[in-house]
Amino acid sequence: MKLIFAVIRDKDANEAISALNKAHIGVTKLSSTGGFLRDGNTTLMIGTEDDQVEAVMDILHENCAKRTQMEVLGPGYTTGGVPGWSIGCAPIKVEVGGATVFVLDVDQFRKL
Ligand code: 2BA
Repeated sequence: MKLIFAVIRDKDANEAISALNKAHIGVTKLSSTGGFLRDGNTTLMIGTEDDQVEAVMDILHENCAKRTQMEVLGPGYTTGGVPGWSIGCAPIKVEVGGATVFVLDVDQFRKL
């Protein structure tokens, strides 16, 4: 048996958890904070059989992998340090998502 810790973006958590539930894979959601950015993120704790690890990886990849997305930024957003020049509501490409995944061997798994 393996224990998987996956640090993901808060915004990706619901989709990832729903997909894991659909595949009957148990998951616990932990609220966490990145040590570098000090921003909130989500850590998923997933206990699973060895032969399910790749299925978990596929689900995490589908729902959390880094991807480019078009986002409309609010009118208050100005581009780096150019006073008076705002890109307003123009859609721009931003990179979102990403998962940092640890897979650990489990010595024992018991429900008491
Ligand atoms: P990532 O490497 O994708 O890491 C995203 C989050 O995953 C991290 O948030 C942290 O919560 C977790 N994480 C990553 N590596 C880990 C590890 N070895 N052990 C435990 N947890 C780990 P943050 O710490 O806030 O980092 C956010 C992003 O800042 C990182 O994205 C990376 O691109 C950058 N970064 C992190 N540490 C850095 C450093 N010392 N110097 C430069 N950039 C750094």
